[in-house]
Amino acid sequence: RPITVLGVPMDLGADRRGVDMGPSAIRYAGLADELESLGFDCVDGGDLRVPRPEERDPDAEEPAGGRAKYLGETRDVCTRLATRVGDVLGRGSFPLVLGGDHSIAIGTVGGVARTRETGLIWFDAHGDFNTPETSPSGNVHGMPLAAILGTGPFAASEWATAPTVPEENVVLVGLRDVDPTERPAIVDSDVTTFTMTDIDHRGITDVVESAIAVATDGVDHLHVSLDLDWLDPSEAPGVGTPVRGGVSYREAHAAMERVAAPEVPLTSMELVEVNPILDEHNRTAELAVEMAASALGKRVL
Ligand code: DIR
Ligand code: MN
Ligand code: MN
Ligand code: MN
Repeated sequence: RPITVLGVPMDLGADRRGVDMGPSAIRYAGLADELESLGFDCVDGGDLRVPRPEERDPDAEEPAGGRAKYLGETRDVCTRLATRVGDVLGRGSFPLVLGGDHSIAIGTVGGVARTRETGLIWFDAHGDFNTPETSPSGNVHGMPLAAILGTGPFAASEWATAPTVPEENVVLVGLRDVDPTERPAIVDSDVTTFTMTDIDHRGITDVVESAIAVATDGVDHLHVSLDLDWLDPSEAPGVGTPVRGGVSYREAHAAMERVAAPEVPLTSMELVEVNPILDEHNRTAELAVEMAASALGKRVL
């Protein structure tokens, strides 16, 4: 089973420097060896070239009525990433994309969606549903889901992603920090949401089972976008925007193990927002490797 790792050392979409080191940290944590030990034939496709923020003007492009820092650069990286992901899928390999901040999902999912119809599960503390108009920060890492779905101003823009993923096949899991300005768009959309409260009430296994059922309804492929801030900061301290009250270590493994069930058509995945500068001895990158391993079939026995 072939798998291709693509690193995207992107930090243009987030305020804090450091997520650009995510791909290195995850490789250092032993990703390739772990995948090989699971029986995958692991090829490393290297890192995409991402410009440094110091050499660019964040407001070179000013979207009407709002702000999206480094919009042009982000669009360029995502366009190249979409092509790379499309090539990997075309070769029959499984793309495993390492971020970088979550803005790269516009490229990853764009590349998947142009190749085939796919469902999408977004494991995240955040909604990532802002647009340049609603964003309190101007950071594109808070906007990728809106961009992928072509909501608001993204409908008209020349993003890497189009065709998009149908909202009916998109599920957010683990929400606990939603900006008041992005809330209406989430609620009005056909995206299915499971907040931390739902996980409290129903348990992680039941929630993830429902998420898989919704995401894969009528489609033969599933993409998992895993923002490490989905986990509680006590487990994943090395992320740009930690939010208390996330899933536990065991819940996270249980979710990924459910995703790996044989009837689930997981065919692409990304691990984003690992920030080694804020981490404790690379434990968040090690956790990212564990998450990938569980999602790809690792079992205790
Ligand atoms: C916030 C933070 N909603 C924003 N978003 C984050 O800036 O739009 N997403 N951290 O992962
Ligand atoms: Mn995110
Ligand atoms: Mn997040
Ligand atoms: Mn983020």
